[in-house]
Amino acid sequence: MSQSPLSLEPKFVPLTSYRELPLETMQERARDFRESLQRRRTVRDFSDRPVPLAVVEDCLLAAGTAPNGANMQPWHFVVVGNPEVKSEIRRAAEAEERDFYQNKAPQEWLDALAPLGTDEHKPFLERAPYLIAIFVQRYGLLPDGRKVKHYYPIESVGIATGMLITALHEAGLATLTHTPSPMGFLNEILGRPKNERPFLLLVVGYPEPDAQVPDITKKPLSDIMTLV
Ligand code: IYR
Repeated sequence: MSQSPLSLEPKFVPLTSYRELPLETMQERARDFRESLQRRRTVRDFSDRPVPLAVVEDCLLAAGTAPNGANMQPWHFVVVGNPEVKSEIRRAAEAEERDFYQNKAPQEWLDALAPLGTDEHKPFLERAPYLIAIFVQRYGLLPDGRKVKHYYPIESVGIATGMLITALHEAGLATLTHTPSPMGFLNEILGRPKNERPFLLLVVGYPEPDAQVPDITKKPLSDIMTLV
């Protein structure tokens, strides 16, 4: 019988970190936070201004607090600041994107992307100070090579990624969720093991002072919420 890598006995400690807020403060903070997130825009015109690595590290620790399946924390974040590695990623991503835009994408998809003005040119992959390649660990690997099952890994990494984008925004940085498809080249370039699958490439930095964004809007509450 193989031994479980995890302790099976539950252990509980008092919840000391929770802070209840007075109702007024709660309402004010919810509104302020909403207003802040309503200022978040996905950016494609990145400046090459450097960003402190410590800020990115804090945001990754924030992302790492995400709720996730059986607390397996099935994520890995590769922070790429090295210009040569960024160039390699740009070259590989643009090759996939060229194939996507010129051959693979059905007309319906191209029509859906038209308002965003995207194409196969991805200069931001070299210009932005950091790329964060986010990997889903489909299963865990123990040092002796045994596999550990992961639960809801995609949902878990999706939640962590949302928290990362939010943390970076709150720190005053801009992001772009970039999904070159397929992204297998990221495993090769970044030397990640085969239990990890690229989830997305997050571009991080300051926007150019003259950055432009698509003129698009978000759905109103009446479209996204039903109260029963
Ligand atoms: N991966 C391509 C295409 C693309 C797809 C979606 I869905 C977008 O919201 C935006 C772009 C690209 O990055 O250009």
